[in-house]
Amino acid sequence: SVEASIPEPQRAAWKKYSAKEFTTPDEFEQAVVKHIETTLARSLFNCDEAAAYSGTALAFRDRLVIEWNRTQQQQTLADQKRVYYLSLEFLMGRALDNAMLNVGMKDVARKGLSELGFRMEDIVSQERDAALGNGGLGRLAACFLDSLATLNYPAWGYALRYKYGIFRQEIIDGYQVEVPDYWLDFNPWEFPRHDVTVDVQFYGNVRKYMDESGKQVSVWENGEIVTAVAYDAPVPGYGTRTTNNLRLWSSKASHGEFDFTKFNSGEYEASVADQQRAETISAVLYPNDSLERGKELRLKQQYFWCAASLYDIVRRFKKSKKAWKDFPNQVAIQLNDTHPTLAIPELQRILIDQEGLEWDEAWSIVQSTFGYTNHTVLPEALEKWSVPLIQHLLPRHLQIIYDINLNFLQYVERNFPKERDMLSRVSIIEESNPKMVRMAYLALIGSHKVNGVAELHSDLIKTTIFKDFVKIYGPDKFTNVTNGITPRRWLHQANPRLSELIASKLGSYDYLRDLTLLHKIEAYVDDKEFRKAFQDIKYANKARLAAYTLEVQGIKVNPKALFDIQVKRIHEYKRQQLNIFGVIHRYLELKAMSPKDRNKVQPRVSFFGGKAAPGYWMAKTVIHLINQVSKVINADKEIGDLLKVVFLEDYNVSKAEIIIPASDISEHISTAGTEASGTSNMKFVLNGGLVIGTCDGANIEITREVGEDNIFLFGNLSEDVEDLRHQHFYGDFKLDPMLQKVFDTIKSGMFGDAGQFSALVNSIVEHGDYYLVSDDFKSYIDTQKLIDEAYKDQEAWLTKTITSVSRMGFFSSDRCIDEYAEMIWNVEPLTPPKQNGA
Ligand code: IMP
Ligand code: B1N
Repeated sequence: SVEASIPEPQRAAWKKYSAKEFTTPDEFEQAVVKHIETTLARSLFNCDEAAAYSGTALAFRDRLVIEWNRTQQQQTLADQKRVYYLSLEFLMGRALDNAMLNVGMKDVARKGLSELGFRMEDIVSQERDAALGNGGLGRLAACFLDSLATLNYPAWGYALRYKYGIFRQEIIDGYQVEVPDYWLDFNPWEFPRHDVTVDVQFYGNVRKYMDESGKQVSVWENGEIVTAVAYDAPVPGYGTRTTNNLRLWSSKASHGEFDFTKFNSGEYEASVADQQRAETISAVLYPNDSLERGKELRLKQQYFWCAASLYDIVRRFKKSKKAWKDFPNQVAIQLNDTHPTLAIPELQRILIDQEGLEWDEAWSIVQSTFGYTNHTVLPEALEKWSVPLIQHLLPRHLQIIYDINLNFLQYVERNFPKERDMLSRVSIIEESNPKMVRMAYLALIGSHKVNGVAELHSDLIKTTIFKDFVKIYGPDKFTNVTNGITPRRWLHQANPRLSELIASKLGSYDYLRDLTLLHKIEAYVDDKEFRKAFQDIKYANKARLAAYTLEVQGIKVNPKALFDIQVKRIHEYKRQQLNIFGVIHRYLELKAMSPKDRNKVQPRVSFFGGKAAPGYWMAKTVIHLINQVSKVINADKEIGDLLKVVFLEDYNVSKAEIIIPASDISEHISTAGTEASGTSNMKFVLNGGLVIGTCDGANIEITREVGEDNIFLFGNLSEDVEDLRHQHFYGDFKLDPMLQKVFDTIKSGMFGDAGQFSALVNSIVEHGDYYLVSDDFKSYIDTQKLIDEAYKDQEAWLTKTITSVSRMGFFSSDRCIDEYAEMIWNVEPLTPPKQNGA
């Protein structure tokens, strides 16, 4: 039974006046005008597009909140298992368009807005992105939230409320410049919960004593306290009333504004400094993608977030008055990579130090509660924290980690007595100087399941980083859940015309909730009218990107050219350098041709976009090279429309929604074995583009689904990578002659001072070409030639793209979430009641 704060006799009045959802354009307009006039204190005399956006967002927010409250109440009453998705990143993008589509009210809003004098597109584009993430890992978390709500799973996301999300990228003189992203100016989607706070401790010491029963008790005390304040945001499902919660923690000084004792005793500065130090914890998202650098503040962020989230989860569980052994039946916690690994020793600490459970009972609860998703095998991305740092910041947790390790190593020793050297390999503690805690091992040991994010990746973790653990725990602890994407945002929202065309053939939008239904459009692959419509939509999307490119980059491109797009974080393993070297090669070939031969060439535009981590010099050099090459080629009158190069500034989620539907070809060309999955590859194909890619990550499963004829694969395989790297150092390293020519051109100064690019060139010619650019260059160029040829046959190309779209059903994040629910979480959906008034 749940206690209501309003007594029975007054509930009738309460119910009579409880908030109602708008359903007609009139009601919508009324809500918008009311918010503009009262909440925003503006009027028809000073309502610009920004105010109209705010009014619209607030009207939709009201609508979401009603279902959000209802959902939370239903989930509380149902008292069944919930999923908690712990991710340091949620790359949500814009919320308004998504909210309108998910609640099925976009047409109503469009009509209402136009009656009020505004165009829907202008209003939607007023919103800033919620950019609390770097790239794929953060966007995956956002897609998962959409699917969890759409499939009616009781689920919460937990993260940090960064004051600054990922920086905004400006390109100045061809160089990346980082500008802070202060996104909280006006954020109608978040609700501060000043009553939901958690005090989190850092530093201090551990006192041990025997209690009356002779049991050893540990008390962590004398630390510094920082307060976590909850901010909640509603996450609406598509075509369902379920609206889940994303809870973000913000840090503030535990004593409120500032310390009055210090203030009164004249230590003004010290009291303000305390406050600022506390607020620093949730101030900024670390802008590194697949790179961990061991900074103390990052570890503080991680613990702050884990401690607040676990306190919240445990508090909610305790309200149910169930026994502790039921905890894993009520709670599933998924660790999005190792960033939340401290949640493991934290839950163990709560159970043994605060709740008085025995170690073994507590540990079995911990293991049954957690699941761990690994997202990378790149050594520089595997988190390790120094033992002295953890000792200093979290002394009790270090003891618990040591105890976890001791128990684990004893288990290994008992079961594998003959393999003594295995112990140091699998130890959570690396015996280096200083000693390091290997977070991936701790996450694996503390979880009941470990999953990779695409088949190849899930195989690789079993044969490389976690090889010994497969032996220790058996293969069943490991599983694969191939990543997916939400078709709501990445088809319906980003490409409304294609979405509508598909719906017109399938008879409804049901396929947005069951993407496998897409296979039915394969029946229309020869339908003239359908083909024409499909082709027109692609052209319109390309024209839209061309207009955008002209507007923001000042570069005129021809939408009839082949659009070749590579947008993703700039990283050596993703090999934007291979792409730009290929562009230079193409340019040299064009320059060497007779005008007559040039006439036969397929015109092409190479688009690039993506941010480099601020401290990643090589990645920044690649950006600079792309911009320099772009400047030279675009200015070459002789080449004209045959080749254009565009670097799209400040790539983010909302720009992706414009860019992705406009591709003919997109590039997913990582060194085999390095890209765990990739998810934009799926988005591009779903929007009628083809892929040039290596046999890596989800490219392999995309090939399986769409068929080998519909994808352009090239390059060495992951099983050859080790040998090739070895050969570079110990065999004779032969640079591909075409690539040599590209390097000679760079050295000639054609793209500006060659010295600026020497580190990039030397990483290949002198330092072992770790990412195998030279090994894959010829195969890459040959495949690009095939693409040019294939594109000339527009009818055959169209057939490939339509066929591919129809075969992409597997890549819905709904499929992923159902797999997680069944194989890892063991949770059931909770269906919302049919009509209003629950
Ligand atoms: P918590 O379990 O206390 O964190 O609550 C989760 C959410 O559900 C919050 O938004 C609460 O306001 C809401 N909630 C909890 N219990 C009830 C209830 O009995 N009725 C309605 N809402 C509830
Ligand atoms: O996670 C994505 C995958 O599709 C990508 O292939 C993978 O590279 C990406 C430390 C990471 N792996 N590791 C990270 C991000 C931030 C950070 O601080 C590592 N991101 C990925 C979704 O599975």
